[in-house]
Amino acid sequence: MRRASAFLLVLAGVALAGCGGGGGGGGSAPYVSVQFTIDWPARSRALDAPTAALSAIVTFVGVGRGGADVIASVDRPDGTSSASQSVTTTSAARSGHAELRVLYYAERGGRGDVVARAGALITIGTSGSLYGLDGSLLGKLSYSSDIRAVSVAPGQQLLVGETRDLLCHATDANGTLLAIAEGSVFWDVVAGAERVACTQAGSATGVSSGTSYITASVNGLVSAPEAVTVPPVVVRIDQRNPSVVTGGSVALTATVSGAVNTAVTWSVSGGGTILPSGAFAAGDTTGTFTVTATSCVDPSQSDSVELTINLPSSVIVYTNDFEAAVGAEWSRPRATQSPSGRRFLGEFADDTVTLVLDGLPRHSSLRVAFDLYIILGWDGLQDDYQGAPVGPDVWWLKLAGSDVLRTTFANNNFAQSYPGSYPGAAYPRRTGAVEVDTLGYLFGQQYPLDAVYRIDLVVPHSGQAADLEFGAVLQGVRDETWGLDNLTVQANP
Ligand SMILES: [Ca+2]
Ligand SMILES: [Ca+2]
Repeated sequence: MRRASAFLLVLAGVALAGCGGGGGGGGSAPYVSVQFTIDWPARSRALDAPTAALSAIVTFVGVGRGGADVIASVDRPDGTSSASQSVTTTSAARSGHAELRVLYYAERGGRGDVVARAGALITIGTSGSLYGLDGSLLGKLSYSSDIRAVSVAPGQQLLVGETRDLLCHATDANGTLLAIAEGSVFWDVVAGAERVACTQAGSATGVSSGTSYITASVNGLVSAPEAVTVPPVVVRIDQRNPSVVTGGSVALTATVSGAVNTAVTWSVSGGGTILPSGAFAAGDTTGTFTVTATSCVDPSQSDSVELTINLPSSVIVYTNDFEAAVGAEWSRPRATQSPSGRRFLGEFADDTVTLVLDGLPRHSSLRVAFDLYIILGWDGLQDDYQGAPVGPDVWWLKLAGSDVLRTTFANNNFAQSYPGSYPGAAYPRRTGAVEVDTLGYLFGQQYPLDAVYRIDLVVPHSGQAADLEFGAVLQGVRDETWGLDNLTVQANP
């Protein structure tokens, strides 16, 4: 049977002076508790008749705080006689336009079969009263009147992949809303079935973007075709100008609207790899590359951004002037003060001292710069003096076990290798020194004898850890020492 049966549902309230309700649902519209009255008819023994209903779930769609539905669950009073019941929603609804859906259930608490339903686009007034869209107070929902008109609610939308019941309403000759027995409405897609799939019972699913036209019929009365739209799927990468350094990574995300399934597939034109999660890992190639996110549900929709891979800038990874306590990064954390008052790492003689660095950023070379203090009677390239062995006095710096610098220094009046290498080069003593006799060391407690060299070297290196070994082999009399000050290690891209 397609006969529409209904309850007497009176949607009442205090009439507002003047206008018929609130505005258009803007963000500043007040939130109000909605008031209405349900009239329950006398119950009969007729199975599946609407009078079998023991409860109603009244939903105001999406107008609660945060876009939640405002829902009232109403049980009819005990007994079989008719009753009138005033209801006020416990949560507030945003005044303005709203979609009203009423479902009647066979059991209390909104349980059991749905036996009837009603729906309409309405306006919630600022006092909480309900109005039709034309501004008139919403009248009765009658079950006894004859259906004169059926219409599908305008403006209904479905996301791609979204399924929900479409909304229609039936009215009598007075325009009164009629609650319709479950199963009495028949739905039909008259155009655009490839965009919206709809069962005869009105359960519709968005298939692809576009507009379809749908009718509803009750008791042989057919509504005008009404547009039901599926908005376009739109993909947008959230990061508009992402950049990353070589070897680095950046997390990219994409927002998909118009579809329930918001998954995307990621691709990149080059310069790195991108995981399904959007995590992009840069390679060693600098430049600008195109990253694309493509909708999984609609592969014709995608978004692309230009991603720039830059060289990282140089980073100072270690610096120490040895004025404070020396840390365990040094194998021999010994600091000394020169007679002139400078604190430095040392003194060392026929020794090595190693600096261990870890957790270095990605780099292709290390710049190692420091002051080398050459103290007292260094003999440079000289083997012996008056028959006694005195040198050569060799000093070195190794990185990862390989020589970076191996040379000799002389404060005494002999040749030295520096600024060249040992063996091979020969220069006058103190060549390249930035200071001489400034540290306060005295030879024979009488003659100043020291020199400071500013050593500044760039060494190819990569890897997270580095060990720098500073050392010397000093022959002959033990009247010569050395030390380090103002040391900086910089990682270069
Ligand atoms: Ca110092
Ligand atoms: Ca010597």
